[in-house]
Amino acid sequence: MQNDYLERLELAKQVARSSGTLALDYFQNRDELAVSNKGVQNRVTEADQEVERLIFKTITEAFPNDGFLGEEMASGEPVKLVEEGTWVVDPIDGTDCFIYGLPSWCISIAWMQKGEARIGVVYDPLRDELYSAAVGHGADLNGKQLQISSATELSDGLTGVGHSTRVQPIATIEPLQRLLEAGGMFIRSGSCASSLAWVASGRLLGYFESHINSWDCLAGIVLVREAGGWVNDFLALDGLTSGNPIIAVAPGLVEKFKMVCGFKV
Ligand code: LIP
Repeated sequence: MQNDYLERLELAKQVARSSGTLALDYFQNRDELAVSNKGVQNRVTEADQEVERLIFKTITEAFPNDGFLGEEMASGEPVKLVEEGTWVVDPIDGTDCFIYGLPSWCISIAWMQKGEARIGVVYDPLRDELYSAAVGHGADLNGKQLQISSATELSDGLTGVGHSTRVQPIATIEPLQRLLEAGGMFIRSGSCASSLAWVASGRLLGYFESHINSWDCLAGIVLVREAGGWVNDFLALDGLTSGNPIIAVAPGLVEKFKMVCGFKV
């Protein structure tokens, strides 16, 4: 692996763990957590902001010339997108689950170069599960290679789904109906990044969401692709800053999953 990849992958794993420890402390003291609203069903907490500040500080000290795009922009610095290398970070993906004490949240850290997501790290502090991947170098969970599902039928397991007020209900209801009619079953964890890590590790057959932001999914996209799965071209058009639909699925289910999702990808 090239040095710039290796150094960044190792740093991403280290800072995922250190920021995960900070997040876990906030999670265990949720009754003191300051929460504010960014919109309908769209919350942010001081934990999101402080965890992002820790990640931003650690990464920019090590790689000062890299760009940084974080969900909360908690650093106060303007967004800096650099072709040769930009970090895309969600300090706590699954913020609502975090707030309400549910176990579906994680740290998501991706690094992209020349328009492609090349490193992905997703850390679940509650389960102490560190997923990591780099393009061309495979994907692992706590050092053990990931094994994506070999399923060929949607009835062979569970499908992750995401929904937010960024889209109309029908955008999710229609694919859900097609999934159920095909014998599939859905689960909404509330965290895109966690769900993509579960696709990469074979726990889910696939995941779809009709609109998602880059910081929620880029790390998970690298995990799924490096584990042998298929993901749509999420970064097409202005995916990095405006988001896009996402479809991520085990290799034996690509066409069936595309039919269920119905998204133009
Ligand atoms: C969440 C995503 C989830 C989506 C939620 C929210 P956050 O990210 O992971 O897939 O459905 O609306 O965007 O806001 O918890 O970082």
